[in-house]
Order: sequence, then structure tokens, then C-alpha cells
Amino acid sequence: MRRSGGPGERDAPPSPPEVPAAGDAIFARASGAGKAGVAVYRLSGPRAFEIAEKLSRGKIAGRAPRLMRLYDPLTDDLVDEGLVLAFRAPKSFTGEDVVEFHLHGARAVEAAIGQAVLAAGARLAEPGEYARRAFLNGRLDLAEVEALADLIDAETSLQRKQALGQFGGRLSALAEDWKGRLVAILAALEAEIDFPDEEGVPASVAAGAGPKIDALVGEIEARLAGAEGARRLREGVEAVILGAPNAGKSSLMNALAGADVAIVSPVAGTTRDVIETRLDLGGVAVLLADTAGLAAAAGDAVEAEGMRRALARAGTADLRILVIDPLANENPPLFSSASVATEMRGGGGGEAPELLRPGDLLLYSKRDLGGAAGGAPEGGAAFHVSAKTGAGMAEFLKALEARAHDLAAGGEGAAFTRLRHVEAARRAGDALRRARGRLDQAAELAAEDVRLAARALASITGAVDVEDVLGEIFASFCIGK
Ligand SMILES: Nc1nc2c(ncn2[C@@H]2O[C@H](COP(=O)(O)OP(=O)(O)OP(=O)(O)O)[C@@H](O)[C@H]2O)c(=O)[nH]1
Ligand SMILES: [Mg+2]
Repeated sequence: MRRSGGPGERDAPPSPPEVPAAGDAIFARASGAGKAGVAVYRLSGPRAFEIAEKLSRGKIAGRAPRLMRLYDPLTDDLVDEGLVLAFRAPKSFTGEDVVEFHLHGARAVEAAIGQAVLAAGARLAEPGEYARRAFLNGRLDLAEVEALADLIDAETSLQRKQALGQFGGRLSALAEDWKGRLVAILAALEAEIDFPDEEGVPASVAAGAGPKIDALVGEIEARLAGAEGARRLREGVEAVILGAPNAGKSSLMNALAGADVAIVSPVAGTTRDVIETRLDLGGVAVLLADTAGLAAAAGDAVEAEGMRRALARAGTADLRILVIDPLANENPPLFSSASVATEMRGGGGGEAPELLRPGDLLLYSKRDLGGAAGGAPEGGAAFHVSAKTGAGMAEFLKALEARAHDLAAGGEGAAFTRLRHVEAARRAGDALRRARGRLDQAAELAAEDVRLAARALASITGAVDVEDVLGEIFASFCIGK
């Protein structure tokens, strides 16, 4: 249900990504924005050393850092004093000559150094342009570029480990290995096509290639099975808090976040929008959403829209937390959303998806006020907590963390961390299954399918067929990366 897009989505050809001139020397701040003790600036391009020397008035040489004074070549103003490091091509991040300036992290220095290098002949880098050059110069393949973006974005320990594994070439090595095996199968098939008269060849080729293709399909499928956990780990597990108005949803959200994220009030219908916060639960990022209360009937159009959004989020989330106030009269029977959805449609019939799914959590609230906790949903667990006193919260938090880890299971060491990888692997698997079916009848057709599969796998590392995704991947970087 998460999958989107039919074949029609591919109709519009992607506009060609703008490729900036590769020969320019590009300049940007590599460290984070704002005031800091030290800021790192990078200059990359064939003329990087020459441009840097216009500022340093001295020789830019080896990697050993040198303390240098930098001047604006137009005004002769002293810009700052700092460390200068030189990386000679191809042994640099971009594969080009690179000069790094480690200067004082003042905004005024940033402005001055920028002006000075521009005057000396550099231009400002586009977002992701350093990584793009690293890719084009063969320093990083596409899977590694993506992993670098993930590492920069990593917020939790497991996200960091996942990104580092990928950056270390886990997926690249796998894709290369698979591709190598396909090339060997292809060579055998082509021998059969080129020398059809050799006695006994067809049977032997089919016999030899068949099990090899089967083995590969099996490996690809095994890796695909871990892709969902990997995606959840990378993007964060989506959890949503649901319940009747005033059930204590926002109070729960605030208690979990340890901050006043959402407004809490005794007025039913306080929360109307979806409010999000991020939690780090034992290394798994959880994107927690608080929602508008689900009432049997909406008071006004805004409340109705709030309920619609809550139900929509419930449908797409990885985990639902249903909050029930045991003392309240209005606790809509939410074990199945059918009743809620039906009432929201004004009593109209029709199919509605289940609201709760196996593994979802049920939370009885306001334990400090008394009341009795009810049962647990099928395949899930129930808790009785007080957001006010914290009673029961530790136990609930432990269960929430365990669920989040279950949902992201295998993600840390997974090969396919992005939809792009999954789609390429699926294309390869489909082509191989087709090849398998044609092996006995038409070796030419089977060979063509094996070739398609190899191409699909090659697109993972960016060896072929990637022009249309390049722009998208590099645009996800900010300037200076
Ligand atoms: N005593 C007690 N009161 C609570 C607890 N949790 C929430 N409340 C109170 O219940 C009322 C509703 O709390 P909210 O957290 O705003 O409930 P909600 O489910 O977000 O409500 P809506 O946004 O209106 O749907 C407020 O007056 C809270 O102070 C609790 O654990 N103990
Ligand atoms: Mg609320």
C-alpha cells in the first residue's frame, strides 16, 4: 500500500540535470554554518593551487598543514590567518587539486575569504558539486555518494553505522560481485549463440546457467527482504498517536519528547493538525506524530479535516499507538477503523481498512486518576500509564523501543537502503526470472535478459544508466558537500 506510482509516472522524460563546468575552481565552506572557533573552506579544481597562492603569497605545497596569512588579491587586505592544507590530484576528496583553509569561524571572515577567492578566479560551488566531482572522477560510486549524504544526515547511532557500512562499499561490492557473475553467465550463453552447431552445447549451457541464475535470484531476494527495515532505519520509524479527543495524546507526546511540543488542554479538540517530533530510541530514529482526536462526529470542518489527516497518517505509519482514557465516556471503538470511518462518512457503508494492525500498542491513560486498563489488541500489547506522574511510562517506553527495533530490524547491515536500490534489484530479479524461463528455448532472448539484469545492477553503483538520477542525488546535498 506504500508503493506509489504506476507506469504512467515514468511517461515524462526527466529534464537533463544541469552539469556545471568541470574545469572551474569551486569554493565553499565545508563546515557548518554560523559562528564557530574554526571553519573549514574548500577550494577544488585544476587551478586550485594557483588561486590559493594569489591569497597566500607563498607556495601551496604538500599535505602538511601550514600556518599562513591570507590576503585579498584585489584590496591587499589581510583576510585571516589559518592553516592551509593542499591535496594534490588525484588523492583528494574530489579527485582534483584541493586546498583547504582552516580559518576562524566568523561570519566576517567567511565574507572576506569568499570575496578573495572569487577575485582570484574561483566561483562558488553548487549544492553537492564536490560529491558530483568525486563521482565523475571515480573517487566515489553512486551508492557511496548516497551513503555520504546519509552519514551527514545521521542522527542516531544505528543510522551512523548503516551509513558507514554503505560508505565502506557494502552494496557496491555486492552489486559488483553479482554483475561479475552475470557477465560469466552471459559469456557462456553467447558462446552457445555463436557456435550453435557444437554438439551438446545447448543442454550443457542451460544446465550450467540455470542453477547459477537461480542462486543469484535467491540472493537478490534475500537482500530485498531486509530493505524495508533498512528504509525505516534510514528515514526513521513512523509512529502515530491516535485516540478520542481529550484521551491524553498530546500529553503522551510531550512526555515522550521530554518537551512541550504540543498544546495540552482540557478542551476536547485541542490538537487539530499532525504534530511531529523525533525520538532516538536506542539508536533507532522514531518520527512520532500526535494527531487530532477521533470523534464519532466532527464539530466543524476543521475538526473533520484533522480527523481525516489522523486517519491518513494511521494508514501509512509503521506503528500506531492508540490512547484510551479508561474514565471517559467517549472512547470510540477503535479496534477497527471501520466504525470511525463509517461515522465520518455520515453513516455511509463501504469497506474501511483496519486501524490497528498486529504489533500496534494500546495505551490506557491517566493512571493517576484510577480507572482500570482494558485488554490488549490482537498481536499487540497494552499499558496503563500516567503522563502526569510518569507511572508506567518506563515500561511503555521499553515496549515502544522494542517495536521500533523490530520494525527497523536488519537495517544496520542491509545492502539496499534506498528505493533506488530496491527498484534496480527488482528489475534485475525480474529479468533473471525471464531469462530462466527462456533458457531452454531461445538462448538469444535469455542472453538479452541477463544483459538487462547486469545493467540494472550496474546502475546501483552508477556504472550505467544513471544520468536521470544524478541531479536528484546530488541536489540532496547542501552547498559545500
Ligand atoms: N491527571 C491526568 N491528566 C491528564 C493526563 N494526561 C492528560 N491529562 C489531561 O487530559 C486533558 C487532555 O489532555 P491532552 O493531552 O490535551 O489530550 P489530547 O488527547 O491531546 O486531546 P485533543 O488534542 O483535544 O484530542 C488535559 O487537561 C490534560 O492535562 C494524565 O496522565 N493524568
Ligand atoms: Mg491533543
